[in-house]
Amino acid sequence: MNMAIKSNKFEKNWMTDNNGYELNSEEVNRYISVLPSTNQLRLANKPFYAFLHFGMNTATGREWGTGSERAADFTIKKINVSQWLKTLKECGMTGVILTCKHHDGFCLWDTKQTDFNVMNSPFGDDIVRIVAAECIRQNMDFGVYLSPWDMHEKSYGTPAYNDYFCAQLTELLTNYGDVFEVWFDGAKGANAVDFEYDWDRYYDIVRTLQPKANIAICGPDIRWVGNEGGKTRKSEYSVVPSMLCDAEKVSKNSQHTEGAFNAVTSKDEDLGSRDVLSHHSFLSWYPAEVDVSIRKGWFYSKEGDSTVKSADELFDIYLNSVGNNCTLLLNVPPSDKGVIYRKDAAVLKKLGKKIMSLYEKPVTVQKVGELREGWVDFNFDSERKVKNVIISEDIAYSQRVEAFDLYLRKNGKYKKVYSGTVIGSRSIIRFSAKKCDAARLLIRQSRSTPILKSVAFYE
Ligand code: FUL
Repeated sequence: MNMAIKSNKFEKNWMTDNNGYELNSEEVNRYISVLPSTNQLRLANKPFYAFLHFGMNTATGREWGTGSERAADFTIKKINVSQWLKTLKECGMTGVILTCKHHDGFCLWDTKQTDFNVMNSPFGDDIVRIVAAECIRQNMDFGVYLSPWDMHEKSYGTPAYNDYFCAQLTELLTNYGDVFEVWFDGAKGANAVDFEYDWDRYYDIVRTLQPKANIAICGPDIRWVGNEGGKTRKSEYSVVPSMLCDAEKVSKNSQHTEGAFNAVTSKDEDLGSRDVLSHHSFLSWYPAEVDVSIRKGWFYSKEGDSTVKSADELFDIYLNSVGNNCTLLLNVPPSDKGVIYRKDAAVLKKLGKKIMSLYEKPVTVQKVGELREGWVDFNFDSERKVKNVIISEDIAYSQRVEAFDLYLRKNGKYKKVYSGTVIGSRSIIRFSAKKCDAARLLIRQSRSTPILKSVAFYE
């Protein structure tokens, strides 16, 4: 890195007044004092993992069950979990979250809480154990989806259900090794009885039994990005009003309007600009996760075979999520034959190659640190054809950058090639290959001194 240029002709762009705030004003310090937990910090290095929707619906060909199925209806006889994980791992994913129980209430493990489980089906073996064990074998993280809404369980809607749910959660978090994420879904059918889940008790169980797990969606560690289509906002903030941590507890699609004029919901476009934060006394580090399916629907169906997204579509989703300060939870539902269907597998293979190609030809990968001047220069050893740039803030110091410009130099002249807003854990910038021998990154607006972890240029 060359920090030698002292007179920076771009300096006028660097807003030393920090967007109207004193550089270290109390208000700015309030924002940048919101930091990720150790568990949340880990997400930055493992931002891409799979959702495995598999269960009764796979056997019956439904998206949502009825609750009146019988264990015998789970007619799937064999599963090739090694193929599942190999396919996902080759694509660059580092973990899986399995639907251990979906809304129909059928349990994929040897639970002692209900007979409505896989041990009493023709399959007759513990699928959670098989998946968790294969994760260890293939060095993948294992995560748990356990639906609070349960259409089958008779106690649902009474306080006894909270005991039932806690007992199930305890089994899952005790008997199957390390769990990296627990996914609590707020979805509920329109006719479901009104019932308050004992969230705090659920969270206590997770914290006690799996202290390294992040609790997602109806939980305090990872927020729902707000849609299931793979879309993200132009600016995805990780520091947001704390009330957002409660938004999904009501129901995924409900508006969270509880009285407050300034209420935020997980579907709002602006969740963390200074305008929003200034109205809220309580702020939380709550990064977004993009959950999206590789095909229409969350569960496998034959009809869905024609809806598998292309590798290009999925790559765009990857860039807009992993490359936009989010994690990506890509749903790849195994089929009723117990495998990841060949079309899905083929697309994932292509996607994996595209992702790998991002990092294939580094021009330079630099550790950066504090940018007291608000800009940094990079000199390449020769003229190179730069195609993508990956910038990471050091989020151990919060999310600070609010606007930046990227310049490339050719024949001694700098030309702006990209203007961005927030960075956070990772911003992946792509453009058509451009010849250049140097680059300059200018942080136009930041909450106090920008602190970058790294900037990397690739051909
Ligand atoms: C929703 C559920 O209703 C869907 O079936 C699926 O599990 C999705 C990830 O969350 O709320």
